[in-house]
Amino acid sequence: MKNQLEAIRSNASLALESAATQQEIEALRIKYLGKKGELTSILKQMGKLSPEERPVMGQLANEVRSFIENEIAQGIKDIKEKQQAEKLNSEKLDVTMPGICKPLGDKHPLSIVLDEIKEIFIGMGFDIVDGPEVEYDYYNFEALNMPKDHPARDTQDTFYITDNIVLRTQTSPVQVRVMEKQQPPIRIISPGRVYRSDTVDATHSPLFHQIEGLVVDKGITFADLKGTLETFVKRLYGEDSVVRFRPHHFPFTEPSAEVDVQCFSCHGKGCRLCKGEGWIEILGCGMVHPKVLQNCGIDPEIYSGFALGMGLERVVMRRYGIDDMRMFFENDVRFLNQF
Ligand code: 2NM
Repeated sequence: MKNQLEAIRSNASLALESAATQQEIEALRIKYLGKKGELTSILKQMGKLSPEERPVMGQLANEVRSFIENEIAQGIKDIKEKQQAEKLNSEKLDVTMPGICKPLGDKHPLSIVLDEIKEIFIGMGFDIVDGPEVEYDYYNFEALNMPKDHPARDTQDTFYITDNIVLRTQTSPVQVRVMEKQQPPIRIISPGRVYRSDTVDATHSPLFHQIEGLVVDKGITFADLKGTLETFVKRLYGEDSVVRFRPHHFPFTEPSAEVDVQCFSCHGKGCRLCKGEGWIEILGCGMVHPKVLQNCGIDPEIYSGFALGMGLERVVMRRYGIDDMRMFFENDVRFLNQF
């Protein structure tokens, strides 16, 4: 019996050593220690032994049992540790590897230049305001001194939503709304989308962008307008820019002017960029018409103001040498990535 017990111990030890999974170990536990296991069936033969041998064999059998139990516990522990190590290994991360950059969008060229223009006006103490693109006829025309029969309405190629609702043809309605709500001093610019029913070509789009400015206070004169615009043009086009004012007409300003900057390509001699003119028109402006102030609840006997308006697309096209306005709206990344 001693030999049998020794054999069970060494066989079990060998078998457990080569067991690779918890299931295999469990099968060995049943084989050796289970109810019908090898060790159990030997213990059943204890009764046949002499009284002297019985306690000796009993002790040996107990030793073998606890030896196998220990081996099993150890084997399960080893397998668990091995699985843990494999899991950690598969999750291993090299934090020194270079990252994968997600492609980021770029600023649209219209936004690049608009942001620059906003910064210039903010630097001169202006606030930036916006307003509705779907606007009442009243704010877009009537309040701006363009009554129903005014010829300027035809030239503006207005998109009508209903009889008295339009897509705004300029951003001045935003300024009318500000003047209605707020007494002077007012110093604002209103950039935004405007709409005119033009046929699309290289220089026309039914949607484009305008930046309009408005200053209203006591004692504002044409000299303030000239000083502000000269500063603006020099900050946008460089300190050596030359500016000129030409008399013009707008229904909402009186007097009115158009502002030209001397061609930065030929310095006034005339070239392709300025179409031989030597000058490039960049904006319209004037002293706010007393009727407009009055329409907005501002007393023209106490206050005066100046206003200006410019198209963003044309500024950006000249800046980057873009010859077709449609590029701005096609969202071709090969175009957009160049800025
Ligand atoms: C222009 C030219 C001249 C203008 C006028 C106003 C308002 F609301 F104050 F009357 N806002 N913008 C204005 C004046 C716009 O665009 C070429």
